Amino acid sequence: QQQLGPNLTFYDLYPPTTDLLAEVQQSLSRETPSLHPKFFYDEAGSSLFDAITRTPEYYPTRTEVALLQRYAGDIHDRLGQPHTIAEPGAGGCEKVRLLLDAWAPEHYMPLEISRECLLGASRKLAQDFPAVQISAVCADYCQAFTMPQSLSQPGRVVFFPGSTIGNFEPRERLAFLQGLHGLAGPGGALLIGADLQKDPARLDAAYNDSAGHTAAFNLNALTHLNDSLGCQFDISGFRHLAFYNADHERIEMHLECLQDQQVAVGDRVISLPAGTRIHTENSYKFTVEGFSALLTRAGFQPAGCWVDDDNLFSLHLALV
Ligand code: AVI
Repeated sequence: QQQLGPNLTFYDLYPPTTDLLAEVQQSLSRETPSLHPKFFYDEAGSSLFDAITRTPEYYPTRTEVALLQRYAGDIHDRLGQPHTIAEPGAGGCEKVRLLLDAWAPEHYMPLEISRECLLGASRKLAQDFPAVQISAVCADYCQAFTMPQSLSQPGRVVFFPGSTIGNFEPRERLAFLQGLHGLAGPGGALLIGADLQKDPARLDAAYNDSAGHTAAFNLNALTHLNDSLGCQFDISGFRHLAFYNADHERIEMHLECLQDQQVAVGDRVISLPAGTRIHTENSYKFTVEGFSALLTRAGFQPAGCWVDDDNLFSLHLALV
């Protein structure tokens, strides 16, 4: 535990490292080759994601921000005054600023695996919100960790915006929400964003923006593997593919091989014949009813849902 300023404390829980090379070798050698979406997010990938959120086609970010701006007061009325807001995977801690402004909680607890990103964002936040105590926790929120004693007081409002929940597979999704239920603790709550099912053409456009940022973001996963794990993908030999799969109620992103390739991945060479698709991401889309039922299954009591006028995106409040 390190005091970094009058209102900023840093807790390093040393997230365990995993053997990424072995993971990539395995997932690329399966009958349907895949890569985990976490490989999108190196520095270049995070900037590309920012660029995506500003394209006219990618509606989720701006719609969710507008919902937070419009309904922060209503949500507060439903919830009462929160003491602590906890945000797993807080990244740049941008959206929570709206809640800190509107709710003025005593305490904010971002949890983030990237130490650099966490420290940068929480330093700025501590300056901008001197009345909020910030406990910055470096941890992998997808794996179990023990909360430091001084932070163990339950009754937190867990904030999980962005429809990141849509990037989990159904099996992991429920377990993850149960984990958030534990993080909130008795007397706590969850405020979570979930993207909604809609006209597939609108969804397809959001993941095929005309400026090409989503394509660059998808292809960057391979550049990231080349840079960080010494893989030898020829990026020009792949193309971005994204489409709505109505049966599975999800956008799928793939990287399609344009010609036969032999790619060195660590001590292995992986054969990818022309036409092979590496499945890089699923982004599930929900209905309001389906998502509320999911929250109930995870142990929460749904307590409110706010949707924009065009039915694009939903914000759910659920109590522990
Ligand atoms: C982070 N996540 C919610 C985004 C999504 O829409 O599923 C990631 C993304 N992939 C392509 N565009 C944006």
